[in-house]
Amino acid sequence: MPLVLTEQQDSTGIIFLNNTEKRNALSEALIGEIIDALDGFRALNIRAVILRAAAGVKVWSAGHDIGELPNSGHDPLGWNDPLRHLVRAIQEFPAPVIALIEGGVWGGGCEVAMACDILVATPESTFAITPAKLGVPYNLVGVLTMMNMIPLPVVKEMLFTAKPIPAGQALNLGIINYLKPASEIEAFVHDMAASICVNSPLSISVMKEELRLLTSAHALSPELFERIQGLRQIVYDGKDYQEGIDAFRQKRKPNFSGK
Ligand code: LCV
Repeated sequence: MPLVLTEQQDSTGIIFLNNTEKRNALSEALIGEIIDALDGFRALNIRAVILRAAAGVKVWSAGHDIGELPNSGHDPLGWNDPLRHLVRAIQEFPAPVIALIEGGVWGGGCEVAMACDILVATPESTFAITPAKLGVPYNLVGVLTMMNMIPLPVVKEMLFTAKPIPAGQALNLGIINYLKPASEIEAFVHDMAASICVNSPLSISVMKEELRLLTSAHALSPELFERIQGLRQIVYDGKDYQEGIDAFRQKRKPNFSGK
């Protein structure tokens, strides 16, 4: 069964996350199919992409496939982690990617949604950033993406509580562009994509890349980088990280020791 389905409507490409049974957990295989779909759309000179799940889902994506997280002692979100490849593929895609969101968005799924250029969600959608729930040290680029999208007190609330925030709050904070009822969201997003497709694809692709370069332009001294990597290593070398993963796999609540 394909983990991703694609459709093309004129110059708009649609990518459907299609692993509802596993709540569209971002496994290496599912991510590979999304990236293949983007590569295919690039070859077709697609001018707008819609990234969505099946209509009416309760979970848009459950985030990183926890079963694929490395055991303690290894960086779970390093440069070559599939989730990192996916975020970069979306951000570097030469045309706008619109996230059409229904249901819960969890963990790395939030970062994938926030890597999209425009986000439209149903009122029932929620957004949860969950590293603390698993004992995971989030990576720098991911934290920067959130800092660019979300006011700092809210980033801290989401990271420290690991609890979902409702789409209405996300709209008020500017994290999402529009709230639309499930009965209207598909037509609304397709109309938006169509309005993008009639504009200059060259102008849009250059402006998208300018914005990517400017928002990722943060001077970081080698000393500061190494300090942060050292802090992250304390976490992924620690017992809490392994406990977080084991607890999920054993379907029990984690018992974090803070070690
Ligand atoms: C693998 C899964 C997953 C999953 N991986 O359905 O941001 S970070 O740093 O934390 C980053 C590392 C990250 O993204 O980590 C993942 C963060 N995500 C979460 O913490 C969400 C974990 N999932 C859940 O809390 C529940 O599955 C939700 C609330 C999303 C949906 O609950 P629901 O009762 O509808 P189930 O829990 O029964 O899940 C259905 C199947 O999908 C698997 C889960 O193991 C189950 O598989 P089995 O039927 O084989 O038991 N699944 C769900 N999420 N992230 N597998």
